[in-house]
Amino acid sequence: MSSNSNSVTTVAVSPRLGVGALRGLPREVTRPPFTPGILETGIVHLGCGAFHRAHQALITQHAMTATGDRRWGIASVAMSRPDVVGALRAQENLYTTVLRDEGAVRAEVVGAITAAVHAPSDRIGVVRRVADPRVRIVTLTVTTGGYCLAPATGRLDSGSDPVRHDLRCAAKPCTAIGMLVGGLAAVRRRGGRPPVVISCDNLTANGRQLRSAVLDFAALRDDRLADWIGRNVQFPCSVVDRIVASGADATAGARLGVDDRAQVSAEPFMTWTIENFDGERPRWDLAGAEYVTDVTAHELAKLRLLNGTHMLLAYLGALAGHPTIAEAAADPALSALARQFMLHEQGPTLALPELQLHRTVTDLLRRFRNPAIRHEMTRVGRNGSDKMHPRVTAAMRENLAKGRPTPAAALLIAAWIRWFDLHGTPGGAIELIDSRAAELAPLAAIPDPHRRARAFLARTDIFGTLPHLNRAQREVGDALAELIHDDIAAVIARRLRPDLGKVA
Ligand code: CS2
Repeated sequence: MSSNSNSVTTVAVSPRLGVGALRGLPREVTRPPFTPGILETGIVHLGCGAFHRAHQALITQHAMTATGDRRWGIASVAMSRPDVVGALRAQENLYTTVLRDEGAVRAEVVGAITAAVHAPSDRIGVVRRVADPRVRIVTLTVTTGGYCLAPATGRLDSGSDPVRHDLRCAAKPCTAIGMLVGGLAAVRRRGGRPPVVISCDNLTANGRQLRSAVLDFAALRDDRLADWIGRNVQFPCSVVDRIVASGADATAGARLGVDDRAQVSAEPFMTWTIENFDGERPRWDLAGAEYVTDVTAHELAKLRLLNGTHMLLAYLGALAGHPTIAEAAADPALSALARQFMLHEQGPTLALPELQLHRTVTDLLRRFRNPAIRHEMTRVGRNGSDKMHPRVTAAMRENLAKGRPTPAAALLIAAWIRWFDLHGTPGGAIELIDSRAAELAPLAAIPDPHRRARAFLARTDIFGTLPHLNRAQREVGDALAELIHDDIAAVIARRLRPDLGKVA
């Protein structure tokens, strides 16, 4: 394509994003409303992933914009990978969030991060930051595994290697729990006021689970420390929602004319529901967050409708050859199954009025279909063994107990089991990332699909205790046998209710 004299010539190397590059950005890009570098650090965040950057960090920037209160800069800690830390540091901690919907793109440079920290390179520093008297809030996105809980008991998995390491080597912890307890112990020694600790992970009762893990860990170090934390530290539950793309958005990068290696791309929709707590915090409520006395109803609806259906679309969608959630959700058979799953399996276990349930389901199907968000199956499907119970089998359990059919949940589980077979097959797009992959491999190798389904479902640490287990095992086994031998569209069609089968 030839360029005319008015067009901007594409330069081979764009300048790196940083304070100096802000002036040159296109006019429509929102800049941070403060000079980066003048913020105080009032928040430590553990888990500097794409979700944190597109959600909490952005909301915090908006809260500071609304009030002019500059005390809420974030020291954001990457728990394992160094790449995002390197990228942020090279950009004076600036990055762009690109919000994308079908027709619209909105870009904003975020300057709320005051320090990017790589935990494995600076374990002592992370503990020190948690204990810093100016830090009033610690937030977390470390995924379920980061809570170090044994699924069967919901208590700290004190026998696991990382926990044992942190108990031996308290000054240089490698787990989020060890870092929190180390920081809180230092606050106690100093006689200070501890920060409020807010979980932003997709877990049931995330604040209470976090509190349990922290108290169990602290008690293994010193009973008086555990007692002090129990009496003084607040762990409000919170429910987060925003669909964030798996990788950078190359088109948006090119349009901005800067090289931004920490960019995130997400949908415009966003919510953050936080249990009330005492203490200072940024005015997140002026930036889209809401405070409630109890997050439970909201949390169950989010986990079961959005996250559970994400799993259904990821496992079945990948088997059907769709690389992203948007493509799976645009497939009429999968979309109809997703709708049926939400309305007739997950929905009846929630305290949502019928009309609101229908409205939520319609909105979710639209959000899933957002073609501007590249949400890859591997990303959504990873760590299925951690996610299965809160998102899928907790509701399935209630349905089985009440004698309600669960064809979509059974098919979802079978599709997950099928991932273990197809993982690594030549040309296959299926990448299996699961903390229990090694221990599940022998089960996945059982040739008979019904025996295989029985072996998987016997794992109560993954699926919880299901009533009418034989029936569930038979249904999952049937679905697995069909997935092995049949065309996936036919397998889905057999499970669609006639009244929903035609819904696109
Ligand atoms: C997804 C979530 O990867 C996953 O497990 O289901 O990250 C989901 O996109 C967010 O919870 C949406 O709020």
